[in-house]
Amino acid sequence: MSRRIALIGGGGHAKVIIDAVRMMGRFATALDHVVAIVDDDSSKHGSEIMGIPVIGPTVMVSQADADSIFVAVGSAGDARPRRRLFDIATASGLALPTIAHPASIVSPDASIGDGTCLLAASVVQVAATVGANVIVNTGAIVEHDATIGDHSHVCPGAVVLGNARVGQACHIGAGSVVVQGVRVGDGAVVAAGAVVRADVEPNQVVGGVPARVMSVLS
Ligand code: JB2
Repeated sequence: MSRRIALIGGGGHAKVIIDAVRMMGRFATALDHVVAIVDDDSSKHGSEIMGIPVIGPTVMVSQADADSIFVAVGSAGDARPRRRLFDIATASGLALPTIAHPASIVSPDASIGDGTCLLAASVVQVAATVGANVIVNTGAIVEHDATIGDHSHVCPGAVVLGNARVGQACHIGAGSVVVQGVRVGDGAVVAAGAVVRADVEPNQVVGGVPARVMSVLS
């Protein structure tokens, strides 16, 4: 079955999603297509991104010739807004595909939620649980038995080790390491390059090696 996918958001992350879908099409018999983008930045309306038309603001998604919808807004430090966009996508009644780049490696014994993307060179190991609307970004690793909560973003090159538990709407920064068994609370931010060896409370921002609390998001 092929899917006709509308994207919410037309920035850098959307380009990565369009590329992943096109790569899926190169190797699969069922060809998926991104057919439209909705973006709340009116300066983009009427333009094209990688040949895909930006048809208007989010409310216009019902007018896209799509059977599926995908949140293509990423996060650069606070993943919590992705929850609201996923609620909009769910309410649209369209299907919520999982997008797995053909160069991602995903155990058949891992659980992957709706609306999640597994990008190039990412690895999701056996018995891991990745929720809905999650970004496992380029080269990120989710090790065995680890959990990634809904709406979270595991940034490029981040490593979540075995049995670690990352909550909902967390931002796990590029190149960071969440050590085995550690818990990261909902809405927390792990700065790029941090090594998290102790549990992180909800909405805390931690950074450094070993990671220490830098601030708390309101
Ligand atoms: O609520 C929204 C909304 N908020 C932002 N609804 C809709 N329909 N669109 C929204 N946008 C749009 O998403 C913005 O107007 C903008 O066009 C786009 C965000 O683009 P940007 O390139 O700023 O960020 P990104 O989210 O695509 O990428 C971030 O996250 C990725 C994972 C960046 O940090 C990237 O570097 C990163 N790889």
